[in-house]
Amino acid sequence: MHPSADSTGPKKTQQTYTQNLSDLFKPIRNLIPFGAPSSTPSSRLFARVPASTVILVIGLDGAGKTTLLRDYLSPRPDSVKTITPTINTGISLEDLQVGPAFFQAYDLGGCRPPYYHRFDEDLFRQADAVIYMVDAADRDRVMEAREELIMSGLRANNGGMRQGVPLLVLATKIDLENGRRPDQIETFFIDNISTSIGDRPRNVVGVNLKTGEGVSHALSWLSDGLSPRKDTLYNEKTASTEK
Ligand SMILES: Nc1nc2c(ncn2[C@@H]2O[C@H](COP(=O)(O)OP(=O)(O)O)[C@@H](O)[C@H]2O)c(=O)[nH]1
Ligand SMILES: [Mg+2]
Repeated sequence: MHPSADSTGPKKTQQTYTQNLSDLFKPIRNLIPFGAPSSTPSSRLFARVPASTVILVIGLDGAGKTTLLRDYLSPRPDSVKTITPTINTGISLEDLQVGPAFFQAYDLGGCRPPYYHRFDEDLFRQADAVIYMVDAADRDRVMEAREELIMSGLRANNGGMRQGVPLLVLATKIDLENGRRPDQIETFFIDNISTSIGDRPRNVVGVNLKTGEGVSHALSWLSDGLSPRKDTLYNEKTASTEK
């Protein structure tokens, strides 16, 4: 978009404005060179996913999204790029490419104007997998986290996650005393919203991002679901040893 377009052109509706936000990110993302010089044990799990797989890491602020990208998936902290559109929208996206996978981290909720939900829905719709991060120790905001997931991620109109896209709910901060247990998060997040969650593969895993407890178990589940070639190899191997 031309920088002067907003001031001189006809006034845009809020809808058009947010509709274009996801387009603003695209040209910037394409400048990031393909491939990374090194990887981490967690990022190597995604080596076999199809090229340009987009994994959305999303949830309320403070849930642990940046920590997951920076401390587990990124070979170096500076590999995580923060992308903000040239116009001042108040929106920013953290982007990390490792091998064939793009991880995008984005904050939901807070005091953003309601029309930003349109952009949130766009992000969910473009994702090939979603890691929904919930601070299990933030009892005051667990309801807000659930509402954001339903409103932007699972709504049954043309917004939200596409059919069959896997959903990994990561309940973080299980090390803190007041943290809810992962099975409580599961009941709250999954069981009670069965009408809109659909048939998609889903899993709820508790993690401690300070120690890494639970992280590789959770990410293995997701990467297995995204890596058909691995399944094929596994099946062939199993079949040949069973002969
Ligand atoms: N104790 C504990 N702290 C965590 C855990 N995960 C994240 N944090 C902390 O929570 C804060 C917010 O994390 P951050 O990654 O910035 O959240 P974001 O807003 O979702 O990107 C940071 O101080 C992290 O160190 C966890 O599992 N246990
Ligand atoms: Mg963050």
